[in-house]
Amino acid sequence: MDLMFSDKFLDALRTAKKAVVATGAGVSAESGVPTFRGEDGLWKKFRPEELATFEAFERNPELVWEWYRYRRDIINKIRPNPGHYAIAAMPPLFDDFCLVTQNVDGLHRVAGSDDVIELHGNIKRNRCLKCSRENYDEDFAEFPPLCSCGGRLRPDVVWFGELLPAGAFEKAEKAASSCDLFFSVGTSGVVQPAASLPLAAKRGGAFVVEINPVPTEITYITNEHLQGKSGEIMPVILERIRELRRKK
Ligand code: BJW
Ligand code: ZN
Repeated sequence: MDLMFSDKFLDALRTAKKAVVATGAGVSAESGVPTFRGEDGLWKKFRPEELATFEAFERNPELVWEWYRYRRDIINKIRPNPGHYAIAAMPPLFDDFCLVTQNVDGLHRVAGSDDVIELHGNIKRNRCLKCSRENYDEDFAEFPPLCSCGGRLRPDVVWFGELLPAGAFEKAEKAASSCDLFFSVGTSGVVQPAASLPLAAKRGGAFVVEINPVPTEITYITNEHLQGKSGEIMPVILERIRELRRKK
């Protein structure tokens, strides 16, 4: 892929010590996971307020569980793509590296990123509303599923109006505010508080890079917008960092 990098960006790739990569649904698009917004987005077909809130779940747990079962089936069949693998190869190139994702598909971990902050939970995990125990069961004796304690199970993801997992956002925000190179990859940048991370990075003096086929809500604050697919651009960035650091 032929990409033009600005001198300032090359400088940042050469010298950065602390890097943060923040990802959204777009990194998994090339693996076959539908994104939420946009032309082929999940929310063209489903209304989020009917599915991605606790109220919706209380009203109709069966419908909400159907939606998650459908998406689990997709995720069970797919593999990480070159974007996930390039990101997984980045940590040794920096003194300090942090990967934070809004994705619930677990593909970063499958690609080898074992230290990943999952801001919106994990779609394969179930949590009991009564005893809070977690499990990864997929075959349920009854549907909608129940915990062995008799309580109702829910997918362990973060719905609108819910708090993010304890400490997860704080950890990501700390990394973002103190890094010198920040990548925002494949997110529309509309969902808070995740969308505030690139701003925190910029405020902290980081060089902020966005990888997305289209401009987004956060493009205006970025130092470099690389227009294209994560699976094509992240491997090129990885190679450039390796090259530049060999020369040092
Ligand atoms: C590619 C590509 C390729 C395509 N390569 N790129 C009013 C104003 C401001 C805030 C609020 C408000 N009202 C409510 C809020 C807060 C709310 C919020 O932000 N709402 C906004 C939408 C308005 N946030 C919350 O409620 C959060 N909690 C919270 O704030 O707690 C405090 C609080 C408590 C009580 C009251 C108020 C506040 C929780 C947010 C939880 C989000 N949950 C979801 C569902 C998860 C479970 C599930 O998966 O089912 O998380 S929503 C959905 O959006 C999912 C995603 O993680 C998240 C972000 O989406 P993402 O990743 O950006 O995907 P897309 O589809 O939007 O974008 C994909 C991008 O990829 C596009 O740009 C493409 O171009 C690009 N792309 N192919 C690279 N190959
Ligand atoms: Zn239980």
